[in-house]
Amino acid sequence: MAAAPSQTILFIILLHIFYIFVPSHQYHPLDSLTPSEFSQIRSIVTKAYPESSTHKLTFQYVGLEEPSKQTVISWLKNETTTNPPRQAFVIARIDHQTHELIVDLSLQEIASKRIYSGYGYPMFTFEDQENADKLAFTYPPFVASIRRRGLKLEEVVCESFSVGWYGAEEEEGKNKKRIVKVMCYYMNGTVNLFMRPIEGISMTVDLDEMKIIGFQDRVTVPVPKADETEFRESKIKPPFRQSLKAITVVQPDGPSFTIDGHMISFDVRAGMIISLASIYDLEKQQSRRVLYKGHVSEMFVPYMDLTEEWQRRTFFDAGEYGYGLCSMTLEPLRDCPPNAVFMDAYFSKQDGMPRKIPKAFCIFERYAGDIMWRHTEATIPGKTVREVRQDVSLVVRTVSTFGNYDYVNDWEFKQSGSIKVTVGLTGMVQVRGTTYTHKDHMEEDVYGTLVAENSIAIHHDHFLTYRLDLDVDGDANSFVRSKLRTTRVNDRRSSRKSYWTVDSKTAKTESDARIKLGSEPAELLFVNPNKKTKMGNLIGYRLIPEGVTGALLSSDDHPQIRAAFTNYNVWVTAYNKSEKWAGGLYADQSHGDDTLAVWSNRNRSIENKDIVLWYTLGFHHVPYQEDFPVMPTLNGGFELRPSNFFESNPVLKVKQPKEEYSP
Ligand SMILES: *[C@@H]1O[C@H](CO)[C@@H](O)[C@H](O)[C@H]1NC(C)=O
Ligand SMILES: *[C@@H]1O[C@H](CO)[C@@H](O)[C@H](O)[C@H]1NC(C)=O
Ligand SMILES: *[C@@H]1O[C@H](CO)[C@@H](O)[C@H](O)[C@H]1NC(C)=O
Ligand SMILES: *[C@@H]1O[C@H](CO)[C@@H](O)[C@H](O)[C@H]1NC(C)=O
Ligand SMILES: [Cu+2]
Repeated sequence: MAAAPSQTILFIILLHIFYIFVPSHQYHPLDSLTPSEFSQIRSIVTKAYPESSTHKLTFQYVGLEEPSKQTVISWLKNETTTNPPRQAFVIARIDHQTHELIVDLSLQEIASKRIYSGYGYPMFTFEDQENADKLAFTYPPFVASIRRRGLKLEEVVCESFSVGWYGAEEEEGKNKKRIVKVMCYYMNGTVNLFMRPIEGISMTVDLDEMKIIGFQDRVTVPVPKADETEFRESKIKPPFRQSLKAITVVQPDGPSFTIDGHMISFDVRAGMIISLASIYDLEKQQSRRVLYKGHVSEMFVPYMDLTEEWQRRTFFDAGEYGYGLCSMTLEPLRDCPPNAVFMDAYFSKQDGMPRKIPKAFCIFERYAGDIMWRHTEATIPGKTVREVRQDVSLVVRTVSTFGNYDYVNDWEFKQSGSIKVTVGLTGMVQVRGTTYTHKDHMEEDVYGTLVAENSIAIHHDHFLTYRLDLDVDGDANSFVRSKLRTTRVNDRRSSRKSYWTVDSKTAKTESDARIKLGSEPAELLFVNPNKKTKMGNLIGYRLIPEGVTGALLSSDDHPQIRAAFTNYNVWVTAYNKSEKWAGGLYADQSHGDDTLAVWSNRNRSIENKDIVLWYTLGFHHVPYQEDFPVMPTLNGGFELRPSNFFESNPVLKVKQPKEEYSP
């Protein structure tokens, strides 16, 4: 996409998305796989591994096997050269084993294959979860438990929960199985099933056999009432708040960006991927690369409830459930403003066939009434000078819904060169059913907040780890950490006793670049040590965290061993194409032996190299009653901002939109 209607909009975001009409020789090397490519992959793989009653084949992950960075960059420099081979990475389960396949679409063959025998399992498919959830309904002990509680089976809905890993003792006998726990909810008069858990019943399902292998009905707890859980406007009881007067965004001449086919890429695990974000430099008359690739790498959501059915709720949502798999269709005018453009996304079903997520992305120009820069010069006698520029930016949005929670993901590109990433948390908090109906009756630790009668919303965290492969004006970069230090003034001639100075240090190896933020002020820069501004400063971009949250679990707790990538807010690693998933390629039941923390321990040299920034933003979520029955959006994020990247303010020469539009 070229967001360059005029020279004033600086961002050229080469975002890549599937584009059905692109003939195969014209694809961009970073384009998502197309539906026809998914079908080809399926036929190549099923030919090599024919299914039969004894050979079960499931596609757990199918995504682009991207060409090397050198290949893509030389292709970008000369698009007339032939395209690099088009390849896909496939993770399949075949006869209870995890197979990794590279499928070459140009040669129509399997280019490489390997059986993975380490710890952990691939992502769940929708079918894994749907089929597991269905098993309960024909399982007599479950049916009996539901009847005994006086509940109607047809109003019950079940969900699959990953089980994590809780220590070596569990591996005794090496009886490893790909399992989930299934737990259920009751509707009967509401669609807000997450507010109506049926506590005490859990089933263990073997996903490869698709069989219930364990069942427990431990305690009976009242199912919280349906009253007041409704969130549909059509069903909520009055009185309502008075509606606001009509409000909208108008671009009378249409949007200022154009979409020429390649936009954002989509991956079933990462969700939205931003590639090759570059900025047009008016002074240099060229576009300069900032971000080779950026996306969510993993999300860790541990709950703090020690109740038997809750202890294991320590989710790795991207690696287990798929940030892309959980991408939802956006609602025009509500999820995105009226000036938004929508795009679809595709992923492979368990049988290898493509499935579409209509309107998975929206792209729009945002003007929220904010000021990009301004000044009133009121000091000149007898004269007032006032200049103001509106802050208009470009936003790409997706929403991922993991069962109860909805995450609104925005990548915002500002004309100033800033890239702002925001995640908004909304949807339902997870509640545990309880006998309590008032806080005054509670004696023990209930692990959360009583948000309604019989409903405790459980304490938990959300940690989102982003992989940010910055290439600031070229791929050889360094990471510079500057501390601001209070310096004592001992010179008696000075009227001051203290001031602060900037103490900059370039990280030599990975161990120099692990940072827990929040304890002291710091400037965190990615610089290109080979390029300077005319003033002699290194060309750079800096990370501006917006609120910082660190891990609170102890480092010997198994969930934290698996999520050791949240031990620091910032890590910088040497670029390695296969180090993408901070929690490991196989996050389900992982043992923490393939995390960002392990890679960083190699202590590679990171100075003047192709390096990758990892940033973890987090929320410690203590629920409040306002989070019931649906939570108002809570935002967090960070900004990547040019820092000695331009010679001067890059938006000085931004003109006001053509005509000021005033209704
Ligand atoms: C681009 O590649 C083509 C084919 O390899 C070659 O003929 C052409 O000279 C190249 N152009 C440039 C500018 O390098
Ligand atoms: C189910 O809904 C019906 C109708 O609202 C109500 O009478 C009944 O008590 C509900 N049952 C349970 C178990 O909540
Ligand atoms: C790249 O990363 C993978 C996974 O961590 C590792 O096995 C491999 O050795 C790394 N390659 C290099 C060149 O460091
Ligand atoms: C990483 O390497 C540097 C340079 O070789 C060394 O000084 C440092 O102690 C190493 N750190 C760790 C944790 O091994
Ligand atoms: Cu939360």
